[in-house]
Amino acid sequence: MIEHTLVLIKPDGVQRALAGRIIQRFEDVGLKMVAMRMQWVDGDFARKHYAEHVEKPFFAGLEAMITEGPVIAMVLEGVHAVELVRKMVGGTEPKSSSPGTIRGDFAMHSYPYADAKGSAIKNLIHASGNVEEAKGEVALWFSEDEIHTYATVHEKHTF
Ligand code: 3AN
Repeated sequence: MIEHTLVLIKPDGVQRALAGRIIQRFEDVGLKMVAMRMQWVDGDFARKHYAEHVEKPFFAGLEAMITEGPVIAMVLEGVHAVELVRKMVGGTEPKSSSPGTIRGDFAMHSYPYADAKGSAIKNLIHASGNVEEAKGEVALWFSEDEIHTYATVHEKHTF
């Protein structure tokens, strides 16, 4: 039940200086950061990360968005971490993401707006969609020796 999940603060989140507030939410719930790096991805890497979307009509905009500046990539560890982080991130379209979620609280784009601009929807953050996807994404972004093992106060005092 203790899982690893990949989170990216995408270029829009980094450029809006929201990294600290986003990371704070994950730390507040008790998730443990076990890997982190700032990385400016190129088109080749974007196609690996978004392999399932390469054929989609919005892929050109998606590639432009994810390569326009550095991202902050991290691996979070916790109880049902994949599902928990997705819940905290909220739905893909910020306009309809629930208040209280990261996308619902900090972003406002809609699908029609993104389509009209010919861009990907700007929703600040990527999080692995399921446990299987998380395994593949963590391995794509981080080598095993970049993923750290240490004890937090939660492990010492909460469990
Ligand atoms: P999520 O990030 O919520 O898992 P995915 O994996 O379906 O969503 O889509 C990956 C990214 O592609 C989204 N975060 C968003 O930036 C962009 N995207 C997805 N669907 C669309 C769409 N219909 N129009 C524009 N951009 C989209």
